[in-house]
Amino acid sequence: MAAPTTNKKLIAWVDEVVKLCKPDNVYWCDGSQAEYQRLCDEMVKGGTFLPLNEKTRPGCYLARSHKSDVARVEDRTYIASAREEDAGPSNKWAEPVELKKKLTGFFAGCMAGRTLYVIPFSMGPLNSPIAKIGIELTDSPYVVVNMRIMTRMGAEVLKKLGDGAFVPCLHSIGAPLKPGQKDVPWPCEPDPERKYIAHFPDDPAIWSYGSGYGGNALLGKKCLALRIASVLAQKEGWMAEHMVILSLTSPAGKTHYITAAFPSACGKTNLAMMLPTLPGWTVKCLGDDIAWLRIGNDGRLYAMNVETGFFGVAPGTSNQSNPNAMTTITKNTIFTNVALTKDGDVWWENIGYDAPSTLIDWQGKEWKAGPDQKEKAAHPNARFTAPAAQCPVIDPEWQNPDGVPISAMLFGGRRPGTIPLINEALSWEHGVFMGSSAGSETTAAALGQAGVLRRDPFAMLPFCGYNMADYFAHWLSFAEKTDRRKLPKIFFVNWFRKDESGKFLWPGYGDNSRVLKWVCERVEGTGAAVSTPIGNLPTENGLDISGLKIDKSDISKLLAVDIAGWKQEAASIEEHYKQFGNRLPAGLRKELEALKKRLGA
Ligand code: O2Y
Ligand code: MN
Repeated sequence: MAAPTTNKKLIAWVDEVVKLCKPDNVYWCDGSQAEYQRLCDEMVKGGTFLPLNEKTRPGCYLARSHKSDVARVEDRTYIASAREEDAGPSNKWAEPVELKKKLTGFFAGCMAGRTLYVIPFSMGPLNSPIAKIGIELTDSPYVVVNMRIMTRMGAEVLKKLGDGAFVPCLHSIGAPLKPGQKDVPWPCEPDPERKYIAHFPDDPAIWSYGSGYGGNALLGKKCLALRIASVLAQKEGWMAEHMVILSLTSPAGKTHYITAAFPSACGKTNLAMMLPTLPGWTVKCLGDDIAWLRIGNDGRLYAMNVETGFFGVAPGTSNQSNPNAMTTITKNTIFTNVALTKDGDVWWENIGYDAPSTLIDWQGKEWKAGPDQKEKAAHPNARFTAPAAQCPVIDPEWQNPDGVPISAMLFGGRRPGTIPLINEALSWEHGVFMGSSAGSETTAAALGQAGVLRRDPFAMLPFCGYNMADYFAHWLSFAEKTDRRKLPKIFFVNWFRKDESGKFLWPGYGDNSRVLKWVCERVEGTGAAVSTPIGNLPTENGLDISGLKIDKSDISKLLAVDIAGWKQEAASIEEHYKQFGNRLPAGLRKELEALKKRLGA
């Protein structure tokens, strides 16, 4: 197939990769519906895809991955910057020349018997001034169809690219076929030590080998739109963040745009498309995972979702936790590692109704419901890939090439004790301090560490492509980049506060709209707040709890300032900061000292 581009760099790079990886064919993706359908049909024939019930799940497929290839592999993810100190303490570093040499050995001949797909894609709308074009070369048709849902992809992107620059993203599942060798449904490199998700921020370039799953393989997402983009953003004066974007509209019709960054398992997607319980209030979704932000001409901070789909966690998604996600995934959705019912539908743990008596589990084995069943039917990291446009509450501005002006930013975590339900930062710098110390207590006993606090600054721990101390400094610098009064207000939320008996104090889900209402009131200068040593908190009657059955004493506990607990928290933050040594910005040290002083510590 002749290259449908005149971009010399691109043609030369594809030629080079073809010589190295030795695919049987090269195919340039045009991004059309016909191409998508053809690849899905081929994967059905090859056993990678199973079509679901056309009546109940039209246009939907189920894929089951190899059992060794079920999630992002953080311990195989590298930031190969020229200098180790530029990767910082939160990243695994590798010397770039050596890593390229090693991986070149892995890529040699790795696409034999397969087709190399050329995927031109854009992170951000094509007409956006801050969109970035990437080209992913992959030997996985599963990656192609997922990329078509998750990004703007195909001929339009090549046209836009012209002779311009792109981020080269090389991907192989690492499973060459010998002549006549039969393929398997999910080919990949089974040896965990031979999987590599490598980032070369100085080029920039991405090389991913051995995995076909999610963030390891859909290289526009975590690799380009967060790790590489965070490096570009620092150089160019913008932000690449692990954030949802939502709009909240009051009964009077006033809309505020809000971003939120939470570590995993804190209900980010649920928040992004929440159904508010407060009458007359509406939430609309602009994005559920990644936001790029920059200062607009009016001095405000604007956020843009750079993706076009949701790659959401299926287990736990239900009509109670996220009815809008459930509607989104009724059609044209790829399910990976969920369970299959005998009538061709999907099922997963906590979908909101009992499992039928028998299922086919995520590994393709028969699964029987019952008290003796110890195995999960769906993998805990089972996913749906669904077009964002199918979300019933997608915001009309979600593809605005300039993004939307942000009124408030939320950070949060799963914190059973000490941290109140909502806390407003005293300044931009105090808000950056809150983001830098965000974290969650682990829940899964399976991790062997339930109840351990893991700091996950800005929910970017696995995604910041450079030294996190420099990233903190970059955040602080925004107070000098614009009139600070135009910056969003920053808040810390904790939906997961528990009482002494271990019961959650706050109902969460749609009732989080009550907290968001207070956030908007604070932005507008009307919300009632008390000034405390840790920040501004709602007064006893500050939150709208009309129609909510909750004890007044629980509200008091949710909004209490536990000075002794906070002294320990400050000491723990001090410990967390030590890893950054003297690269930690003075502005954050100052915030920590100011907090200790206010606490009397
Ligand atoms: O396990 C994976 O590869 C998926 S990771 C992921 C996918 C969508 C949104 N967020 C994430 C994440 O890890 O933050
Ligand atoms: Mn994410």
